[in-house]
Parts: sequence; structure tokens; C-alpha cells
Amino acid sequence: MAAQRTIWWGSGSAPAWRVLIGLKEKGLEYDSKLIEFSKKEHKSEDILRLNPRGQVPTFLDDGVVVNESLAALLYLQDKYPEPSLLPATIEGRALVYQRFQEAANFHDKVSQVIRFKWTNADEALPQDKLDALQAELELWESYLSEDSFIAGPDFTLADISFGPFLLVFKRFGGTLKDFPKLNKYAEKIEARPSFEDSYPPHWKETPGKDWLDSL
Ligand SMILES: N[C@@H](CCC(=O)N[C@@H](CS)C(=O)NCC(=O)O)C(=O)O
Repeated sequence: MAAQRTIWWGSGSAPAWRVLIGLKEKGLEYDSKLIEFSKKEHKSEDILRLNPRGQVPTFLDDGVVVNESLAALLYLQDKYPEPSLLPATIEGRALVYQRFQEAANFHDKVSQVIRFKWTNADEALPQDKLDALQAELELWESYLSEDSFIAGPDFTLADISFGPFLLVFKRFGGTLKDFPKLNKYAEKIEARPSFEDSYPPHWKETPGKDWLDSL
């Protein structure tokens, strides 16, 4: 019998996007529950029963609940090993595990500037927050070589962890003009079918912000 699989997600939620990308990379069918944050649907009974934090992604696979996005990606790789999203060598996997977790730093710096602007729309972004984001971008730029993915020559779990947040950065005006390798990388992942087929629907219909256009 086919697995019963459901994901609750919200348009523009990078953690939820990660799990959608993982499902698509694995070629798995799923029941898609797109929630609206403005209607507080992430606090619905259906979600709270499975995820007391009332967040997306909320993910149910064959009776197993795995809510945290990174945990859900590891679960998918574990339960559905092929096609693999990990390198064959232990050295390769070590780097993927590192970047997979390290993406939290980039997420944090991007979120800090976005949160600041949501609540202080008329104020300029604090220089220290911009500097911290610039330093993050420099690190991630240094991790790439001309045609590589973020943790080596192949697309892996590390790209699913990091990529959606890089595209959030672009959505909020990031240009990557001083980061040519990241810019090329962003275009490459954005065009990948798993990203394209799960692209945040409202991003296709509405313009983003220009808050990060100095970077
Ligand atoms: N650590 C969680 C974060 C999930 C998360 O923060 N989801 C946000 C949307 S991006 C959410 O549902 N926020 C609503 C809330 O916290 O009430 C993960 O990686 O899955």
C-alpha cells in the first residue's frame, strides 16, 4: 500500500520549503496542505494535534510525525535512501553534515534584518546587522567553487538546508552583486525542478522587498 504522507506548509516559509524540496528530490507523492498565516491556520487543531508549536512544516509520513525541517530531511534520507542526497564517502558526508547545520547561521543573520524591517519599516537597517550578513555571505561565497554545490560537486541535503534561505535573501532585495559564485549558485538551484515545482506561490504573483539591496 502507498504511504500516507501529508505536509502542512506556508508560502514563503523557508523551513517548510526545505521539506517540499526533499519530497520532490525523492520523487515522493504527498498530500499538500497549504496554510494561510494571516488566517492563523498554523494554529489549527489539525496542526496543533501533530505539532504543539503550531508551526510549519508539520509533516506526517505513514503515521510518523517529523516536524522540524532538518529532522524531516534526515528522516526522508533515512527512510527513502534512493536517490541519495548524501555523498558516497565519509569525507563527503562530513562536509554535508557541517553545511547542513551551519546554514542556521545564515538563516539567523537574514532573519534578523528582515524582522527589524517588519517592525521598523521607516528606519534604516542597523549597520552591525548588515555587516554580520555581509560576513556570512563572504563565508558562503568562499565555500563555492565555479560549478559546485554548497558542499561539494553534487546536490545534497546541504543545498536543501541552505538554498531556500539564500532565495529568501534575494526575495528581500539581496542582489549578490559582490558574490558572483553565490549568484550563479542561486540561479542554478532556483532553476532546479525540485525548487521550481515547490516555489512559494505568492512570490510568483507579488514583488519582493528592496531592503537588502546594498548586499
Ligand atoms: N525550527 C523550525 C522552524 C519552523 C518555523 O519557524 N516555521 C514558521 C514559518 S517560517 C512558523 O510556522 N511560524 C509560526 C509560529 O511560530 O507561530 C523548522 O526548521 O522546521
